[in-house]
Formats: sequence, C-alpha cells, structure tokens
Amino acid sequence: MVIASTGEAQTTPVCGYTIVNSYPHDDTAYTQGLVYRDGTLFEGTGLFNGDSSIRRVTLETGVVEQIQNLDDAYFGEGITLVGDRLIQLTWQSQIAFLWDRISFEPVGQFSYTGSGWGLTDGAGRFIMSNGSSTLRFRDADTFDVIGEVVVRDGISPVDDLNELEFIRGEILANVYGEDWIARIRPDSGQVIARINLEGLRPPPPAEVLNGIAFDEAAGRLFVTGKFWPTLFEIELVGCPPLPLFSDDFASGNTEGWDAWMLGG
Ligand SMILES: [Ca+2]
Repeated sequence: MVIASTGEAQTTPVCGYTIVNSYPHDDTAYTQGLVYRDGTLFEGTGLFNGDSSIRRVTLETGVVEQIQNLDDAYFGEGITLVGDRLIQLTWQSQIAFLWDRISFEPVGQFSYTGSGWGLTDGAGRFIMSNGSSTLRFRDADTFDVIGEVVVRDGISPVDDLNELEFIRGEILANVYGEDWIARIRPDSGQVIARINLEGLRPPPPAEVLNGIAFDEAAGRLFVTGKFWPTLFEIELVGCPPLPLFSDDFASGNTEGWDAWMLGG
C-alpha cells in the first residue's frame, strides 16, 4: 500500500510490549472471545461439530472449570458479559446466545443480520465486528443497531476486525491474520495506536492472535490466540499508556467524546 502519494507520513503511534506473565491455555481452544470480569476469566471458542463452547477458566492454571458446548450446527464467535448474562455471537447463524453467567444455562437469544465476529460492550451498548472495517453499536436491551463507525488507520480502512475489548473509552481490536492490535477511538473509528505483537505468537499448530481481555481492577491486559498453549499478560511500552483517554476524562476534556458516550 502506498500512502506516500498524499504526502502524509504514517504517524500512528506504535506500542511494543513486554510479557509480564505467561499462563497455560487450552491449546485445543479455537479462541474467539475472551473476557475478564470481577476475578473471573470467560472464553468463547469456535468451529463446528461441537467444538464451540463457552467456558469459565482459571487464569493461573488454564484449567477449564465450567463449559457449555454449542450444538454441532453453531460456530461460536465473540463473547461479552453484561450483568448476569454472557452474550455469545455465532459466525453465520445470525444468533447471539445468552447464557447465565453462573450456571451457563440458556436464558435467551438476540438475532442480527450478517456475520458475527467480535463482541464487547461499553458505555451502555454492545460493540460488534463482522470481519469488515465497520464496528456496529447495538442497544444493550434489544441488540438493535444504534450506530456504526468505519475504523481507519490514517486514511486507510482497517478490514478484518475481529476480537474486541472495550477498555475505559478505547476499543481494542484484533485484526484477523495479523500480529497487531488496533487501539480505536469509538466516536470516530480512528486508530490511535497500533500494538505490535510480533514475536508473541507461538509456533504452529498455534494459529492467529485472537483474544483480548482486561482486568479493570488491576489494570492487567491479557492476550491469547487460536490453539495457543499460552495466555499472556502483557504491558505496553513505547506508546501512550492504556487507556489513552483516561486523563482526558479526569481533566474533563471529553470534547467529541460525550456525544458518543451519551448519544446513539
Ligand atoms: Ca474480549
């Protein structure tokens, strides 16, 4: 890709990383969603024929403590947790399953149009990817589309947005097949930094990076991937700290931000 013709250099800040901790991870898990809330790690896995599941996992050991398998016909995708419900997308079935966070019993469904890839939530709404460069915002109660942004790095749309995590006003997104994570402003879709994770991916049969979770209380950032034997806690280096906009909130400098946080 040549952007030089515009005369503009690519100025998106790039974060490096250091590994803070390495934990075992089920290397048979085709990871599609990762969430850490209130001391508990949840994971959603994909593939057909019964390999798709929702799981409660002990972080330190990687042991799967609880699992609910999807029927053979469903390919699980992104997950998030709102209140007492885990919400799990499916790839092409246009159904999101709702699971009780404690019992993993089914408690309902949402429907949507198109593919389901990544899912997170923030500011009272769902945020969903579908493999394109567009993120859609959905109503917390009905799952109806209430807005969308096209994610751009500089002027270039970023396609193949996959697993997501909303972290204090930023959206982090895996890019399918790539070893970097986009840090995205939710109001404009602008990539505010790239997290370069080259060197982190284990050798095959480990596949692509896909899994971002955040421990809000301790500020720990976790990443893993499909069939990875390891889940990493990483720290970002050489770029604006995570979250970039926390100081803005603290100082009241939320220009351009309030509309997104409060509006549709
Ligand atoms: Ca996530």
